[in-house]
Amino acid sequence: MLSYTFCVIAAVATFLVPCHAQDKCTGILGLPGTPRANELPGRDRGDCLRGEPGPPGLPASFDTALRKVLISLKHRLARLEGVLALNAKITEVGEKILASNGREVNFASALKSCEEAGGTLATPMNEEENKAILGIVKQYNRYAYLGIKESETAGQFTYMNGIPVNYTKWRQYEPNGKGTEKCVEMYTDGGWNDRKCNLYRLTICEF
Ligand code: MAN
Ligand code: CA
Repeated sequence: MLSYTFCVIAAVATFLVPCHAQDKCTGILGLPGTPRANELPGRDRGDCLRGEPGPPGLPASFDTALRKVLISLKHRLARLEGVLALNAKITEVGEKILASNGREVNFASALKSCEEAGGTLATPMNEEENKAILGIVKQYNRYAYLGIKESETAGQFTYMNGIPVNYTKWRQYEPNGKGTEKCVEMYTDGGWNDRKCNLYRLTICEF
């Protein structure tokens, strides 16, 4: 009990000294106050054991100040989205936001720039999304690479996470590359063609 008490006091007092008596040493109390605090375990500290969870905080719905901040953030975001959409910088479709940097690059570079921006290559999962991407293809009048690749099995196309596509918009006679055209481009009519990955195609990302 004494060494436990010492450990807790030492931990709280210094926040630096590691505790070695793991059997009797426990991390400091978890942080109180956030709405999900009762799901958060107490914080580890050094080589101490995990502390007890902190006391639960107020639900966010009870916290007037937090609610005001959320409302104002939502309003601010809605206005920013409005400005960007008005200027045709973004297209919103369902939960997705689509945007292009106007650049034509190979598949790997297009994917990289989308990922560096926190998104991925535009990947139509249904007719509505395909039309939204088509809107950008038409805006730039350039073919675009999609976030779809051919797997090791010729003729099987997958999303970037390897899951097989469950919506397609192949043009007539496509895909015809039989393993030699491992990327997919969207034409200006919205149809898809399997195509080599080293061409210069419009970068369209989704976020
Ligand atoms: C034609 C079609 C396409 C194919 C390209 C390759 O347009 O056969 O399917 O991808 O040629 O250049
Ligand atoms: Ca093809």
